[in-house]
Amino acid sequence: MTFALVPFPLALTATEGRGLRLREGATIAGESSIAAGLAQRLSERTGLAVEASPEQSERARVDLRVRVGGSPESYEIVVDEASAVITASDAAGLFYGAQTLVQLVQQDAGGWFFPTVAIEDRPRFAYRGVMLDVARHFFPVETVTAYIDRAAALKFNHLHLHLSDDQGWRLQLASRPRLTEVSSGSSVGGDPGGFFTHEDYAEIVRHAASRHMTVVPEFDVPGHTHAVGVAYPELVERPVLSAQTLETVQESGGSLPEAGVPYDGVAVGFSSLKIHDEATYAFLADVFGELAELTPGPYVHIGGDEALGTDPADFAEFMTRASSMVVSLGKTPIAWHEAGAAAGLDRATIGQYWGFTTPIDGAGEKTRTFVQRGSRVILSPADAIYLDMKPHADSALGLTWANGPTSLERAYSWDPGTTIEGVDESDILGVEAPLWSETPRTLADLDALAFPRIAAAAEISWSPARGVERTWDSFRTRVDGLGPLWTSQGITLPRAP
Ligand code: TNX
Repeated sequence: MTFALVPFPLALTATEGRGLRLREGATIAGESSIAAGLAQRLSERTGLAVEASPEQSERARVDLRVRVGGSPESYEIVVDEASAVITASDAAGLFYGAQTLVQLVQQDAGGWFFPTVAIEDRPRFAYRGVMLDVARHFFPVETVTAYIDRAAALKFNHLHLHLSDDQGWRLQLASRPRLTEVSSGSSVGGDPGGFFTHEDYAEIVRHAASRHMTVVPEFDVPGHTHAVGVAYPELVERPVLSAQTLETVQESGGSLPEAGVPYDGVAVGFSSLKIHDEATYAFLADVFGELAELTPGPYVHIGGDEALGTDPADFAEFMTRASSMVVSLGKTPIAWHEAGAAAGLDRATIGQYWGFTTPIDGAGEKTRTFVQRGSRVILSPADAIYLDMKPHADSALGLTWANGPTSLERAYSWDPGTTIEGVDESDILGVEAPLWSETPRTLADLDALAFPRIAAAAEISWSPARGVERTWDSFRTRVDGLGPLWTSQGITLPRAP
């Protein structure tokens, strides 16, 4: 018996028996929104009419129960010939049990059935994230919510939204209306831009919450702010054309960034907010203040990456002020690992590592400072978990700078617990898989880059580091087994190389 489960659970015992047959008109009893979601997913997958029912009935064969006690997000599944029961300590656990049940359903000559199993499961890391860059290319609400559904089905519980970059500003703000009036129409390659209204953003937050995901919004500062300067020229320095910026412009064939002109290339590191001008901090107070009000979750991401055109001492001063501002707004700041170099960074700030699986250029040391300050880190090693890297050399989509292309095997073959010296299991809040959007422009493009590598990120975030099924061979077989389920969910799987 094969179990195409990803992420693989903590413990699974296949027991004797013929399994539970799923028949036309089967009902699911228990917590209503989860029962409804599960019924829908099972119907999509099997073509059978499966319904949620408010109470136990003769035909209620799948039962969802909440128990007292148990760790957050944990659940158990017991399937025998009479029923499938999911028991969990909280609604999130029930939701994750339901995702597992959807992966368990299979077909033989007698029709659809759940195999007889006992499963016990809970996550390795509390923070399991995906990131979507809506700045390089803009994605409308329905694309973001579709991506949420894909990620939640793999037990991710945070959606990081990269809401601003050199190419465009994507969230409408009452305090600074020119950001979207003037700076949202552009994107990479001259494609159309776009932005979210407050209502759009609220809809994303609501949809995420209904899938037990927390939205983590990012305004990237002090670099990646060319679009701010198009709307408010007085806040941003003239573009600094470093060797790295010029090299990218040369390779990608785009035009050079020009002050006040929307930027549609893919170079990074040329823009900076003015560090020694109080108007900059009034701007930060407005934009982060409004963002904090719109955001129910505990985190606000302040960026801090690739500020190549900003003097290091100025960068440190700026990140110190930006992080303490976010703390005073009642949120926990998250910053890319470069911010670790700022001695005065607020101690609560969580660091996000985007170096390689073998750290180089001091990135490991900068990341360690977050732990030394008493906080924790999120790991996103670019050469393993950047879903925007080409999956193979002939892929039309994707970048290669992070030792790319990144194969599924490489995406699976790293361990957060041993990536950075001095950053141990308990120092790691979690793992996040970013998807930058220099090349993808549609949901199908996002799918083609994310799948199946997002499944590797899911297993690394959720499953224990070791176990009989925690091998590349087992993982590869299970991923193959999930193909038909993913297709039934409308996911565009990439063609094999
Ligand atoms: C690096 S990773 C960036 C982004 C790019 C990405 C492309 C990070 C914090 N910054 O600005 O979009 O590479 O892979």
